[in-house]
Amino acid sequence: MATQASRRSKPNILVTGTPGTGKTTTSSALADATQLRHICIGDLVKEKNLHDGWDDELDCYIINEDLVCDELENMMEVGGNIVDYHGCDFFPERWFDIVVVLQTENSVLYDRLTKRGYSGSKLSNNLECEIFQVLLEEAKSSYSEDIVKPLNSNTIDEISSNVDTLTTWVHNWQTNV
Ligand code: DAT
Repeated sequence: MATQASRRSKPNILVTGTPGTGKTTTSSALADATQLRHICIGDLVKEKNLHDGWDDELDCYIINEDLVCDELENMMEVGGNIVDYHGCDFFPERWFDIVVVLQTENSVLYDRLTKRGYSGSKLSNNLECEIFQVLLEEAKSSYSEDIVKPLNSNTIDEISSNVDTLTTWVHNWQTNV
């Protein structure tokens, strides 16, 4: 980590978790608090056409991981980014100084996803993804375990406390570079 950190003066943060756990809300508040840049991969894929078409079955774009990584490489090298995505195993490991995995209780997540219009297999697949802690396992197998930080994200108070914790982490990181 020391060698990677020495190449950038600001850290890169990955915020991951099952859809609906609060990645975008948390990342956006954290960007406001720290002046780091929030990159929502879902929006970037749409804006820059970094996909291979639409998947009717999964009801989402088929993300082209190589195009996404090429698009981000220069910004990640400079540092100062908060990357928000519901997957984490295709980014280069060297990009991130901390990997935050947001977690939400199932009944809470159910309400958020149904409000978002998810139903049928899209709803059940995402709930199962959370029950089986798929993103936490993916993060642990893709990054050094000491930079993987699971955080509960059930309430507004937890968003505030997560943003406070991460803001302090960013300031400490920058002081220690
Ligand atoms: P994601 O980016 O992980 O898909 P989001 O930030 O879009 O999630 O949040 C989904 C919805 O849930 C949105 O209406 C805001 C709300 N929400 C997210 N995290 C929350 C939390 N910790 N407490 C209360 N509401 C939350």
